[in-house]
Amino acid sequence: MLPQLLFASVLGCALAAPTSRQVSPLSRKSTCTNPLVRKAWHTLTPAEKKAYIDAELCLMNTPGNLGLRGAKSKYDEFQAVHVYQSEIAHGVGQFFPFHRLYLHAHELTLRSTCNYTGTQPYWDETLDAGSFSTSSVLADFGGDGLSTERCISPTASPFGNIVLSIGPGYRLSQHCIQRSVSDPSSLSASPAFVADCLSKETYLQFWACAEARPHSAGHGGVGAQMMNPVSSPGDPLFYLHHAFLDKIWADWQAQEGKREQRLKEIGGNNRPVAFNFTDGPRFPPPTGGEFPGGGVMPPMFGGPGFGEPGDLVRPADVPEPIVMGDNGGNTTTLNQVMQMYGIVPNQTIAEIMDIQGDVLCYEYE
Ligand SMILES: [Cu+2]
Repeated sequence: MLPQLLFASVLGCALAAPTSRQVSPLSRKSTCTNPLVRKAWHTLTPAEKKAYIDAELCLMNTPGNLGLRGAKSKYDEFQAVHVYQSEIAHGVGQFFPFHRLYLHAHELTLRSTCNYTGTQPYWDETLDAGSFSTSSVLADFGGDGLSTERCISPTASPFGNIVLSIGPGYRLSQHCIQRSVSDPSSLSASPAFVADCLSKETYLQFWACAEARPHSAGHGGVGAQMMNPVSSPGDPLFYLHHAFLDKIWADWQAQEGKREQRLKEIGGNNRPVAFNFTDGPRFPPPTGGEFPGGGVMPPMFGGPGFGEPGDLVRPADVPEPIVMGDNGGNTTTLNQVMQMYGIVPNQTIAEIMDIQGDVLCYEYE
């Protein structure tokens, strides 16, 4: 039996001052005239795939300089930011905005630090739902983990020799990239489940559906490292998975006749109400929502890459994450500030609602 942890809400802590700004995404003319085009991995040419993997390897081999806990490389710094923010980035209304900005930071850094001229690809998991084990995307990233340690192949994976310094969870340890692929867990990325989420009328309904279903599919389907809610960005597939989720949110926002409303629509609790590591984060049932089971993610489990239950308990040297810009309220608003610890400037949710605004400038193909 794993421990049940309640994350207390954090009010009035002096560690970080809120820097709330009032910005409406629709009140200005966007400066985005030439958006980057993000493509599905399976549609990339061999040269495009190689360029992305080479750029990620470059990030993994470039020393970090931000002083983030445990981070040796630029790649580790991304993982460190996720570790710092994991408590207030999942099972909360900023789940989609936080990961959108985080993905943008990753794409930007690949381009600025590693001379990458491509864009952040996504994994079209609707094509592989229920059969991750035979996915060509998984194969290109080194396939399933091997034997009991679940390390990916050192010879058959471009990332097989990478030694991570952060994880599992909050622990700092030197380890390989670990996977434990589960075809049944990947089923909830099916076209039917994604279409169901896209049919939701409100953000609260959409978010609960998409975080619990297609989101869980990618994490549970790849398993091990990817199953860890704190340290999952140690697996480079994390970025392709979350780009897939960001695309789903962008598709939902862009629906005909809804766009104007949905570029302003955010909400939900801004701190997790309860986090139960036995059966996953529980979101409050969305208002008027019909999400089956109240939005419960599939059971989590221990083991290689996932670590021990204690690895999910935030240690004293990781500061308690503060919700900034909410003026002490409990609800996620457009003024909430997403904290990036220097990988990119912090932004309010308002500023990244539109993927073709002043901060972001991309589209999905
Ligand atoms: Cu995350």
